[in-house]
Amino acid sequence: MTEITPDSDVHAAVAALAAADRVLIATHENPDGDAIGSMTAAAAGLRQIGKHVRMYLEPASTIPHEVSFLNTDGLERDIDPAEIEGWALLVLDCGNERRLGELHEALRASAATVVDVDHHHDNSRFGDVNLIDGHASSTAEILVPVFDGLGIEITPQIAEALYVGLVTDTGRFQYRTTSPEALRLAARLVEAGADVHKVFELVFESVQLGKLSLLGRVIEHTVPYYGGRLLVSHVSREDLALVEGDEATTEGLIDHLRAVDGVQVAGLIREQVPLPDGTITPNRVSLRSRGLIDVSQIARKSAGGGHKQAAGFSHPGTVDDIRDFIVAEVAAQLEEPAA
Ligand SMILES: [Mn+2]
Repeated sequence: MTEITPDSDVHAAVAALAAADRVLIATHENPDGDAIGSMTAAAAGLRQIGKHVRMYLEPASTIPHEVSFLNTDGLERDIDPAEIEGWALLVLDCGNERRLGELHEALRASAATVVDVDHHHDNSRFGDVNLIDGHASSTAEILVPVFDGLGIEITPQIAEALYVGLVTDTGRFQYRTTSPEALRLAARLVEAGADVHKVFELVFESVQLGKLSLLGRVIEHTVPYYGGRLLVSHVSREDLALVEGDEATTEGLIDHLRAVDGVQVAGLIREQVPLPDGTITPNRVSLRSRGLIDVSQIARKSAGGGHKQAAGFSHPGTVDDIRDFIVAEVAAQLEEPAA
């Protein structure tokens, strides 16, 4: 369990970035608002103080439509690790290095310094410098003292990107992570030029009709267990094809299941689409909890991770296998025999 971040970790992150002329910023596969918000804010901030910056996202991931307005110009999906020999690698919102994608080992080997900034309590501390605060609302929140230490001015553009990370990872300031610090940061970002209503419209009021249709399929596929305390649903390949969606289209759908009366845990299984070469990657799963069940513990049993109330993992089994796995793991934590 990560405790409150020591100031020395902030200083170490500031020192590592201050010493670097060139920084590659990367974030986790299937990025969310905090990942893209933090990455684009860090890119703008480090450029402001004269750093040469590149941004990387592994090629199979798409940026969710809701946060596609953030400035990801120049974001690279393929990178020659030899080109970043001697650079600093700043990894944001990424609980372990595998979530960087297939290049993670090569990127780490090329980089002179790896700076790991994250708020997942189970972060594997893969960096040379690890700035981890498991109590922080978002990676965006942890970045702000680093920006302050580097003398980066919070411009309206940076404020807006950080605010997107904050507002999405706190569930619009409703999750338990909505601390006084998170709310004070929101005020500071609004003062610095973040446009609350614009972000609301772009992030939360720009749902595409296909996504709404997909939500309909997810609701139809929902199976309740333990008197409705656990809900499990899935998105099949056919569902995604019908709405012409991709992995990013499923972002946030699970929150509708967690919001159901009486639910303690919700799981959403996303069946993967075969790659052009015919191979099928393991199905992916998102888990959400209201707090009674620690879903990061379940995710770690299948090489995943996350937060106690929001976690994810990949699994080699079929949708039915994975449903059985979730039901059994939730039973173990509810201390009840499997249904
Ligand atoms: Mn986050």
